[in-house]
Amino acid sequence: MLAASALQQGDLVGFTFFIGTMAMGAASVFFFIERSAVSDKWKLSLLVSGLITAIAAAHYWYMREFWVTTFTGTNASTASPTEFRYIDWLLTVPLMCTEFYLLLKAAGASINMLWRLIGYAILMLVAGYIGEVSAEIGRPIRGFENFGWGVISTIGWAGIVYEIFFGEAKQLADGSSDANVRRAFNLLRGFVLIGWAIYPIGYMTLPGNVLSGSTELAANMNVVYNIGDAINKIGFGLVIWNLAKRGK
Ligand SMILES: *C/C=C(C)/C=C/C=C(C)/C=C/C1=C(C)CCCC1(C)C
Repeated sequence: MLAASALQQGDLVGFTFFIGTMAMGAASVFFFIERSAVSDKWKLSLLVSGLITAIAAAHYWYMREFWVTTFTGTNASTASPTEFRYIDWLLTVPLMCTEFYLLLKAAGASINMLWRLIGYAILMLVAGYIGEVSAEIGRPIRGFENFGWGVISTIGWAGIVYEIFFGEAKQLADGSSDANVRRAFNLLRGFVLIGWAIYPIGYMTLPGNVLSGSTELAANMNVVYNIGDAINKIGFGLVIWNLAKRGK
């Protein structure tokens, strides 16, 4: 067992876990402090932005430690901090759905829309988790391999994309009289369509999936996930911060 702080030379994955921890922590301080500098209307949204990065910072702390104590430089990293990763996502992705709800509340967003988004998110994440476990143990779970669970997970993601590009969320945004809200909505849904597409690419590097080029179970996927999280969680928060700063 290595010391928790022992980042090995050349450990790129560990590098991104360390950067991720710091970046999420710093973003949280920023969003929490800036909350007092925006109009009341957006204070709750900014609080949620800070919670998203704070929850991620705590889980990056655990994942970073898990990684540096498992990685030896030559063991091909056969274990991934899968549980911490998905506990983080199960909390933060529904909070990101809540950001859409808060953004569109003045335009008439219903609580049903929020529950639909959260339902899709949970389908996406539970199926993704089972698929990752199936890759770790090297056999199908309930008849589906890692790839099959990835397909089920993608249905959940598609549900969210449908909701914000064609469903109630899109209609509400179109009807909003606030140009800043429409602009922020467009940016946020761009994150969901393009930024979130980073994750299935990481997932496809798992053994038995379409992009797996090596036997390294965890390495490639974790780098991709860490980059995705930094872009999406901090980026999401910055869009909201920018909207809130524009006032009104
Ligand atoms: C802050 C964390 C975020 C925004 C996490 C998002 C995660 C995804 C969009 C994951 C999607 C997946 C698929 C669409 C298929 C393969 C399995 C997943 C879970 C990686």
